Amino acid sequence: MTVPQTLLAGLLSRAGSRSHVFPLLRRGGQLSSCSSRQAGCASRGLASQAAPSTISPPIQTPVTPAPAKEAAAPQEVTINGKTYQTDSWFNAPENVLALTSRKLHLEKDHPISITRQILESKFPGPTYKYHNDFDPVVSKYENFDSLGFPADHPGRARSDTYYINKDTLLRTHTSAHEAQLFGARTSPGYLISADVYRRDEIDRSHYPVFYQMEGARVWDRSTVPNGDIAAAVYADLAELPTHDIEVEDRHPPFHAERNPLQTEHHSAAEAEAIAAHLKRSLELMVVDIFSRAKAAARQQDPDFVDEPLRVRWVEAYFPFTSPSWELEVYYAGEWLEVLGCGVTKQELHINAGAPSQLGWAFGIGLDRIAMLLFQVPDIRIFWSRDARFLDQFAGVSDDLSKLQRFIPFSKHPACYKDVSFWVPLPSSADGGNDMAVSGQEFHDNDVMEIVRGVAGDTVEDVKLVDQYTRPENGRQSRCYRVCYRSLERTLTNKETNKIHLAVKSQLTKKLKVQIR
Ligand code: FA5
Ligand code: MG
Repeated sequence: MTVPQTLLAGLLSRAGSRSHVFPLLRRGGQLSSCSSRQAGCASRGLASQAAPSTISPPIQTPVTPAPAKEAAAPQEVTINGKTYQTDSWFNAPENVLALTSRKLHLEKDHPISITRQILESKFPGPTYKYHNDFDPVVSKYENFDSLGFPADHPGRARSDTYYINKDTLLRTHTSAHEAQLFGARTSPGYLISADVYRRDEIDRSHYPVFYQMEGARVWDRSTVPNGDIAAAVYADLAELPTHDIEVEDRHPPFHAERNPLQTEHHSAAEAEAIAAHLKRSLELMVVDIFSRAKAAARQQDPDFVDEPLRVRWVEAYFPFTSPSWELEVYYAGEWLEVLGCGVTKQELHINAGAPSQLGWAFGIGLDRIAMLLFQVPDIRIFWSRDARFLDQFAGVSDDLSKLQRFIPFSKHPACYKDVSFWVPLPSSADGGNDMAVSGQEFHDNDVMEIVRGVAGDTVEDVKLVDQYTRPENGRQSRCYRVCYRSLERTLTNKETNKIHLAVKSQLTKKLKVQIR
């Protein structure tokens, strides 16, 4: 399949850039750079806003930088019609809150929604029930505690997660709804599609909001024939279609140290049966997606070379599944992680009031799949309201055979600007970084957020290009290179300078850095 190498490099960059720093965390429930700090307020005065839906979403390329004058942190915010009190944990900026009402996964003919539809078709009702309208505001308990995230897990830090107040946040993954659905027992299987939020780096495959689909399937000891879970699972497996793709799966079904069986709760036969059902279900989903991608490529690209799909299972770690795996697909010369999954931790079912249930769960990134399926080179494009983008997919929701790859309508020139500054010493008088608790480490994500807050969707990429520490006083200098590029038009140097100046001013104001 022909995929621009640059797109793939972007998709893979996250794992590459982080794994060597926190190899274990890369296999965790949430990828994370690991610096636990507190953040103050990164908002630009939501107090006067009734609800994010009343804030005009910053989707079109903003021409004017953020106002220099900042309002104080709002006392309360209204998200999708519900009002929440904020406190000193609040760190969700207006531009991010505004996106809570977009719901691209429900917008007919939108690539994210089309991707959801295709994946849903592989998990039919009535076994699977679809939940596509869960509110993005969840409790810290739902997002982390209910799933067994340790108290010091870096995903909990304000550098990584958007908090509304100390107990309430914008979900960082769809797994936040697992306990609730396991407890509700409304169907043996379910799918949840929803927007998720993470404070993160800026590049063409990362956006503070993206979409995930969660899936789960359970069996109940009290209702399967003879209480024999393994037999019931294998019977269901026999009903699933097969595929002819050779899947690499070199690891044993579980491993005492690396990927343990939940020995207190599951027999080896039960876990093996559940894993077999999980793997076949997910392989069918991935095979279907990539077959559709190939069909579209074949139709549109006369030079298309059909190569056999290569898929492999690798061991993984999530706090709420064991054993756990990730599914990787070989795409344009690289292994690409597409989903995480595993046998659900029995404590989850017990705590949800359904101790006789056991089963599997997975989580997949819809944007990542949609980028590959539609050959979309930049994740920002999904948020565009430009008809030149949206019209390309008209009618596909009703007829998936019309699916075609995205045809870029323009490539506007990039404008690179550097910003270098001295990081304030944690204990110094010029400390008091608004976004981090003083005494804690400076965090890249705070820089990312400020740039995104000012430049909106005109920022394509931000990279740390240089850093050094002065031996005589321990002061650290950092230089970031910001790539400004509008997806919709050519930016003039004058307006880019204006935006960049505003970025510098916000960095000085909020992070107390000293521009060099
Ligand atoms: C999770 O979020 C787990 N909740 C998944 C899970 C669910 C595991 C149920 C076990 C059981 P992770 O952070 O790896 O894990 O994200 C899951 C998937 O979301 C990834 O495989 C990837 O496809 C997608 N994803 C993660 N981060 C991003 C990102 N920044 N941009 C786009 N897609 C992403
Ligand atoms: Mg992952």
